[in-house]
Amino acid sequence: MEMKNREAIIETYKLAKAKYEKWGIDTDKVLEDIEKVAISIHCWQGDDVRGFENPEGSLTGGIQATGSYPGAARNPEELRADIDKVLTMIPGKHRLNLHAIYAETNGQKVERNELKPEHFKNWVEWAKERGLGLDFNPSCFSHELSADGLTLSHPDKKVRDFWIEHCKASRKISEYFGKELGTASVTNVWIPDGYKDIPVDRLAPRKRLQESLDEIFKEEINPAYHLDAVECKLFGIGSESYVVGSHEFYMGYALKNNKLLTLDAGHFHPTEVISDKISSVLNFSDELLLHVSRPVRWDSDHVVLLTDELRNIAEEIVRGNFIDRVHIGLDFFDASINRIAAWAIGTRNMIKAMLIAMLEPSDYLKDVEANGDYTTRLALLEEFKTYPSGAIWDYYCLTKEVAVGEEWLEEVQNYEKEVLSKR
Ligand code: RNT
Ligand code: ZN
Repeated sequence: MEMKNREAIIETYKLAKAKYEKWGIDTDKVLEDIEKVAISIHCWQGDDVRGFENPEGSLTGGIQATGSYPGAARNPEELRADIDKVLTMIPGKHRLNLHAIYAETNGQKVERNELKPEHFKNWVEWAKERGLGLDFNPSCFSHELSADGLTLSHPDKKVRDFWIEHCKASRKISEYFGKELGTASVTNVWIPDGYKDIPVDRLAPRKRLQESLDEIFKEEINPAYHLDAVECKLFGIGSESYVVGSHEFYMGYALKNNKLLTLDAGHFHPTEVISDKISSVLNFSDELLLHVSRPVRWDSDHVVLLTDELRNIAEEIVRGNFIDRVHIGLDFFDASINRIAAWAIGTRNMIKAMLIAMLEPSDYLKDVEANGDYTTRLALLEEFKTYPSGAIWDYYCLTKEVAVGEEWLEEVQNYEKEVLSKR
C-alpha cells in the first residue's frame, strides 16, 4: 500500500479514537481484545462439502450447496492452499473446523468407523505450522448407511452401531487435535435424522438417539483436549415434518449431560433468531457453540453478511461478557461465487460484527436502561450505528498486515486467474 494511504488510515483512526474516547471506549484496548477472538473457520466452504472420501459422491442429509462456480478444491493440497489464501485476508489468529470426510487415507478405502488420528496428521502439521487450533465433526451424511435419512436413531441396530463407532472415532481424533495443538477441539455432532412425512411415533427415534449419544459419550475425555457439542435443527430437505434431534431434545440432552449445545442460525423458524437464545442457554450451561450462517427463507447456508442479526449475535456475546464461553463457528457453503471470496466476506463480517459490538459503551447503556430511560437508549443505539467503526476496522487490518477494505478482492481475482482457473 502506498505511504499516503497508510498515513490516511492512521490519521482517520486517530480521529475515530477520539470520538469513542468521549464514551470511555479505549480503541487501543478494543484492538487488543478483538485479537483474542478466534473464529472457527469451516473447511467445507472450499469444496461444497464434498470431502476427499468420495469426491464424485453427492451431498446428502438434507443440506445443499448450489451453484457451479469453477475452481473448487479437489484434494487436500488445494484445500489447504485455498485456506492459506483466505487466512492472508483475515486479521487475527483463528481456528479451522474439519469434518471426518476430509480424512487423508493415502488412496486407501477406510470406513468412517475406522478413521484414526493418523488420517488427520497432515492437517495437524499444517495447523501447527500456522499456530491454528482445530475443531472437528463426525460426518453422518453422504454415505450409503445414511441413505434413508437415519443414522444414530436408525431402527436397525447395525446401522446405529456404525454411526456410534464413527462418532467415537471422531472423538479420539478430536482428542488428538487438542493434545497436539494445545487447545481443546470442539467436536460437533449433527445428524440428518428425520422424516419427510408426519410420523406416528415421535418418541422411539428420540429414545434411540439418546441411547446412541450416551454410548458415544461414555468415555470421558479431558476437556483440555476435547469438548462435545450437539446441534439441533428444525427441518431439512427430506426431514420437513420431523427432526429427531430437535431444539428441545438437544437442549435437554446437553444440559443433563454437561455437553455444549450448538445453535445454528438457520435451524429455527424463519423469524426466530439465535441472538435471543444465547443469554438463556448460558444461564444453565457453561459454554455454547454457534454455527453462524445466513438462512434465506430456509436453512440455505448463505454467506454471512453484516446483517442486524449478525450484529445482534455479536452484541449478545460482548454485552454478556461471554467471549470465553461462546465458541464461534461459521457454517455456510455457497458454490455460486468464488469460494475464497465467500470465506473472506463471511469471516471478515463475523470479526467486524464483534469489533462493532466491542466499540459500544454497553455499561453506560445498561445503566440508562436500568433507570428506565428508554428514550436515551434508543437515541444512542441509533447514533452509534454511524460512529466510525470502519476506521477502527481498517486500522486493525493495516496493523495485522491483511487487506484493508476491498483490497482483498483484487487478491482473490489474481488467485482465481493464476490458480483456480487452472483446476
Ligand atoms: C446441517 C448442519 C451442519 C452442517 C455441517 C456441514 O444443517 O448445519 O452443521 O452444515 O456440519
Ligand atoms: Zn450447522
